[in-house]
Amino acid sequence: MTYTTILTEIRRRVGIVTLNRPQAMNAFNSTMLTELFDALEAFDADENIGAMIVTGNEKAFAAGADIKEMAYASPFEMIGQGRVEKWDRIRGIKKVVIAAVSGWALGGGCEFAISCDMIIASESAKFGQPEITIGVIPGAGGTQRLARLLGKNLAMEMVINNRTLTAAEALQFGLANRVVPVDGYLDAAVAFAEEIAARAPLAVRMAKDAVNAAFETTLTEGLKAEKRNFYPLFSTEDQKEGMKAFIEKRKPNWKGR
Ligand code: DAK
Repeated sequence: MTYTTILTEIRRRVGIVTLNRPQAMNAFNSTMLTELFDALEAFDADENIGAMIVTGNEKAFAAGADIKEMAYASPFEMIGQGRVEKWDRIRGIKKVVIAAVSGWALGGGCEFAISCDMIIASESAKFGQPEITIGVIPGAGGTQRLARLLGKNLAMEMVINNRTLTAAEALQFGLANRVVPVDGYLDAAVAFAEEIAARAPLAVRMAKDAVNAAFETTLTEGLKAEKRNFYPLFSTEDQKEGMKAFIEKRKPNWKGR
């Protein structure tokens, strides 16, 4: 597959997508959105890959949707371009996706990062929703995901008052999982992803799905969703292998079955 706005790479069992429009601070134009999700879906379907990373460059993870592309669009053009459906494709990815964020993660860039399962931030990462400064509001889930992740007041401040979070604040408030030096931030994210990629694949998939259920439903329904994912794992070879390996005091050998 030839892409024009992203680069793809596989390191051991980790698939990496690098957003590659540095001249536009990695702003998401339609092509980049399509290519990003095509690449993630291809990694998702590849059994040699256990986890994925999306990254940008040191200066910009992504500065949002491409303002120049949508500045003069009508509402029906915005809807007709299928942008909502495009952004929503992240929800269909079953393997773990980690955002490795350095520099700006603004607007759609911040929304994409928080749509991923976890965030590794470099010390220079800055997260923000500046849409209000150009006369709109977040449209790729920012109002909802930030409110769930950070609580109402800070989400309000980010969305209404263009408050940006530093990497240290993102860690403090639970938006980022780790903050690492800018130098080698991608290698740190790959090491983190490799740990996940080395785990029992079906259990990882069920675990991701179960945690995500917490954001969709009541506690009672969420607990049912958890059980729906828990019991079927007892039909997998990996569950038998994992528990047997524990008893035999050795490392398990996962099959993904
Ligand atoms: N779009 C287009 N071009 C961008 C851009 C963007 N978001 N961000 C930066 N660029 C371009 C700049 O125009 C400039 O291009 P040239 O002038 O060189 O041609 C180049 O990247 C370098 O940017 P700067 O010269 O501004 O660089 P600085 O270091 O001075 O500043 C910055 C970096 C990231 C702070 C600044 O560029 C900036 O504030 N960028 C805009 C950030 C922003 O407002 N982001 C929110 C965009 S709105 C939807 C779902 C979601 C969305 C839309 C629809 N649907 C479901 C329908 C999302 C909307 C958004 O994200």
